Amino acid sequence: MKTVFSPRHLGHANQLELVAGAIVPGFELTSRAEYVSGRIKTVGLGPILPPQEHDLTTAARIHRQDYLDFLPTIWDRWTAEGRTGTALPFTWPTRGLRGDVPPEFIDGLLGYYAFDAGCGIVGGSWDAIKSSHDVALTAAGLVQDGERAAFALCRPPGHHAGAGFMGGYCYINNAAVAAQWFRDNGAKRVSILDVDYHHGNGTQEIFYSRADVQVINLHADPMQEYPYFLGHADERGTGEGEGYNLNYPMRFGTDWDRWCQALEDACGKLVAYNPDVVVISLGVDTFEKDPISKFKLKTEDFAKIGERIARLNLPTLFVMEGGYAVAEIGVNAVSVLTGFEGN
Ligand code: SS9
Ligand code: ZN
Repeated sequence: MKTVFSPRHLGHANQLELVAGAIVPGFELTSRAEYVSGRIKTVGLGPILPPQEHDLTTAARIHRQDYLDFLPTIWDRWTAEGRTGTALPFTWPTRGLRGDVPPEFIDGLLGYYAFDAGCGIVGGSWDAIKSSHDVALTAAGLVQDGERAAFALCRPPGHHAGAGFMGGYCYINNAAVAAQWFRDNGAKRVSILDVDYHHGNGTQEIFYSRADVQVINLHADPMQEYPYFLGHADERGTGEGEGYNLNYPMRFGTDWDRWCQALEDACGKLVAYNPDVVVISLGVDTFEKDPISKFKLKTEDFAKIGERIARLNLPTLFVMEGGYAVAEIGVNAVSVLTGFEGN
């Protein structure tokens, strides 16, 4: 399997986040992607290719233009105020406040365009965000050109980013952009299967009223876990999209036996939809030793995920999302891919 990867992710570094009442070094570390690329070389998964530059035309079909225009300006607006460190919001337009008017000042804009304090911006962030987007589209092109599967080693991840907002370490929704690109290049139906521990709220929001992209999420119950405000089982899509969004929330402590039942059910729904291509939002933060998660999957389980996805017998794009047990992320993520290939 070919991987697409860019060293430009390294610019998105040392960003701080708000965790348990303290501003701390982020969990979404540069070393995550380095461990994954290292493991790809160790096991000889296949060539690692650089991305081709893509403009934001496809991204603009799923993201708001004003949001895409804002993202590259954040760091300059922040430093123009004499600030250093990490650009982060501290106030949000919740119920009772107006969420329809973007303010002028950077602190207001950050709150307007973010839904949490886990999406810090530093000097190299935009270039990394853009390269991650390019990685997803380049890997999608490989699948379009006939590869059975390809791996977009994206960093930063994307599945929490919605049409007009960032959050949860995510800025541009790489998997959603890839799905849109497949639609615009001949695919009639695309399925997105999100196996990250956290609900892919951004992906759900983007496609919620559409029947041409099926979105299936397996994740921690939002009653217990981030992102808290989306991901319940009764969210099934709206209008034309009704029935094309499927959520499988699971409780803290979920292990492989329980998790793979949800995967099995999800695969049945996916096959019934009969997509032309499947995009996997590949998070491995379901791992038992993940520092911010509470599921119990073991390293050997990740190969079984890949084996099950392979049995869908569809062109498949894997897009890297979460996974924060840094030392094990390479083994776990690449196990999905080698499991897919039957090794
Ligand atoms: C951890 C706070 C959670 C967001 C997590 C985003 C995961 C993206 N105590 N912060 S896959
Ligand atoms: Zn996650």
